[in-house]
Amino acid sequence: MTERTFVMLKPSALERGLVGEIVGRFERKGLKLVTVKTVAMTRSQAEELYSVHRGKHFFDDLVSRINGRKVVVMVLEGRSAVSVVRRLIGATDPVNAEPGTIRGDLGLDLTDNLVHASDSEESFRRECSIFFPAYELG
Ligand code: FUP
Repeated sequence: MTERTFVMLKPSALERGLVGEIVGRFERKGLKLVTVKTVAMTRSQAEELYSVHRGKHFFDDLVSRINGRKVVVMVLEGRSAVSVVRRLIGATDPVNAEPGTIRGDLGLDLTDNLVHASDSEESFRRECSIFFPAYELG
């Protein structure tokens, strides 16, 4: 089934010049870029993006490490896009992410694990609406 998913490239992906490498992997897999932009993350956007983790021991660190920094946000479309992108990015902790995945190949830090992607249709709708007004989604 054709689906959409939301992806955010974390600040280190921009700072390390890995945007093309990561987006290229999504495109080569066959996913289509619906929309993409760079934004300077606000605290309220970061807190909303990670709202399911509020109260956990790593929440403050997670928010403060992206607050005020540039990220790339995008919407990708394709067959089973939510699960396909999750498999391409790999396990949350890059130590455990399989070689061949984005986190497995390109990073080592847990909190700064290069990329965020929606884990369900419901989180896609919520996360997408934080950064994109409906008119930008075609
Ligand atoms: P994922 O969906 O793979 O990004 O993973 P989670 O939703 O479980 O985690 C969200 C973010 O919290 C990730 F960027 C990793 C970070 N995190 C920590 O920093 N410490 C932890 O103990 C667990 C997750």
